[in-house]
Amino acid sequence: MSPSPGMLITLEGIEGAGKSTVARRVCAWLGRHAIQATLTREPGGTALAERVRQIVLERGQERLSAVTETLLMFAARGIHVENLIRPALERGEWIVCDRFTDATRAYQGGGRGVDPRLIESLAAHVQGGVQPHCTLLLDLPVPMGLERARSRQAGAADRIEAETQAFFERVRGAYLELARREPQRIHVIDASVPLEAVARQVEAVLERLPFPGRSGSGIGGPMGGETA
Ligand code: T5A
Repeated sequence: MSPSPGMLITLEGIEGAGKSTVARRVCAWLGRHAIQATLTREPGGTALAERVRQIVLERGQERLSAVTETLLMFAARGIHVENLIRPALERGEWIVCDRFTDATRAYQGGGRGVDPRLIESLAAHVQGGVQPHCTLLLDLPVPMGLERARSRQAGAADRIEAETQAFFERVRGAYLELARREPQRIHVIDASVPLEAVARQVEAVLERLPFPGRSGSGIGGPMGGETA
């Protein structure tokens, strides 16, 4: 018997949008509906990919061009897809991933101006057909996101967090354009409202997902219950 198809749910948005917080809640909500999803993140998600994350995000002496940054994001993604995401999907498991290729489209493409043809070519080679089934784009004004990110930040800003507001405005614009082009997959969530109101919007999207034994008609139940 072939395994039931796995599901890849990704969370996207600018810094401080609430992705990590909401990703934990999504996993908890799925768990209450008998789906044990694996929570992971990019760049990173496996021991080796986390090492690439450190290289790409740390603020060192040497310059990283926008193209080199893009290559490193895809190097980390290749490791992550091969070692964690694809095997899990093939086993019929669910993955909740804090950022994926839309982040490269938005940050390196929209923010840094990297040629989208390079990004799509790398995506095709690296992902080998692995695509998110559902993406939650947590959208909020840039100053609000940056303020939230700063308020919870322990150490110094990393190489990308240290970017200008204009950079993050371009990233946000690129994300919204992606959502406009792929409305079936990318669901825009208003992340400027209190967490419980964000959770209700996310729950409405999750309820429409095709759960095992169901054909997408969805299931009900509150999403709350896990503290941020
Ligand atoms: N990157 C990544 C690329 O450039 N290209 C790529 O291809 C990829 C994959 C690392 C960096 O890498 C870049 C983008 C990033 O710069 P990351 O680890 O996801 O990515 O780092 P950040 O986005 O910086 O993660 P943050 O932690 O800043 O943002 P989150 O996860 O969106 O926010 P979260 O959940 O930590 O929440 C931040 C604070 O806000 C509060 C939370 O409690 C927390 O204190 N909060 C709310 N407060 C009020 N109301 C709400 N609705 C709230 N939601 C959360």
